Amino acid sequence: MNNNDNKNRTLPKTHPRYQSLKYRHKIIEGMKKLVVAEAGLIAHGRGECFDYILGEKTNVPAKKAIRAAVAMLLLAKKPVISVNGNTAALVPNELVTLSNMINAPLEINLFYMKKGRIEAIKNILEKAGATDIRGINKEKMVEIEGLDSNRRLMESIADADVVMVPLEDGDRTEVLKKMGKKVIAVDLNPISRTAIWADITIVDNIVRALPEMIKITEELKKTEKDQLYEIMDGFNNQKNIQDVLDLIKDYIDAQKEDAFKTLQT
Ligand code: PTJ
Repeated sequence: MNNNDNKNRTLPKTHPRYQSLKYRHKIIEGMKKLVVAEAGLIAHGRGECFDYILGEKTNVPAKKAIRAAVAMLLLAKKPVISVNGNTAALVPNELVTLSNMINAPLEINLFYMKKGRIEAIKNILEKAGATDIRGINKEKMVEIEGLDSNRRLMESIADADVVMVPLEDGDRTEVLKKMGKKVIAVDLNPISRTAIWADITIVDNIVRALPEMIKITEELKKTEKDQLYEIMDGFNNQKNIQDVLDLIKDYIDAQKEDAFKTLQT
């Protein structure tokens, strides 16, 4: 039995939760290759839990946030997409596509530094077609004050006007805001510190949010600047997060009945 047979047996496509399991396996494989930090498995599990109570779909508030985020990225002078281990393992191709479409470099920025991780993430991004990867050369990095974690080391992010931070921890988002930057977060936890501090919070799974962002970029890149400003300025992050919280409440209420319907069929 070769390796592929083995994978197919443990993950049958007919499994009712195939998609979810597929991404779990990507995270596990990523960890074995040093792309994902050990704590990245736990972060993924936390994300799954929120995804469950959001109905595992891109909801209306996420779609609104995605439109506003794309408008902001298209209007930015120096946008950068920050890449960590989980994002690189889950959506390397989509990161490269979006980066090319909006002309924003990908910058590897890690919380958990370990020998070989940057190289492993660089490899996965290059395999996906990335040619301009930042955050790999120590000489080009600056240390940002007010931040003690490894995330304080930044290259183009230090100079950027708009930074997209998928699956981030709160400390850096707060510091980026204090540095005067606009922050776009992708975070399934609508009340994480990152979600609250960001200018635009996309409460959605990165595996759905990025393809949707690519689709909306295709549409909005032909749009006049004043219309892009209208989309961006018309977005209210606090209201949008509150709408997400209402959705979660409604979803849980509905589950009181819906979760048991399968027993009746
Ligand atoms: O690769 P590194 O070293 O930079 O480390 C990356 C992790 C994610 C381990 C690190 O940033 C971390 O510990 O993050 P936190 O503080 O656990 O926050 C991650 C957030 O992302 C949590 O709020 C999760 O709910 C959320 N999350 C997890 N998986 C997804 C997600 N959000 C969107 N899509 C996901 N697939």
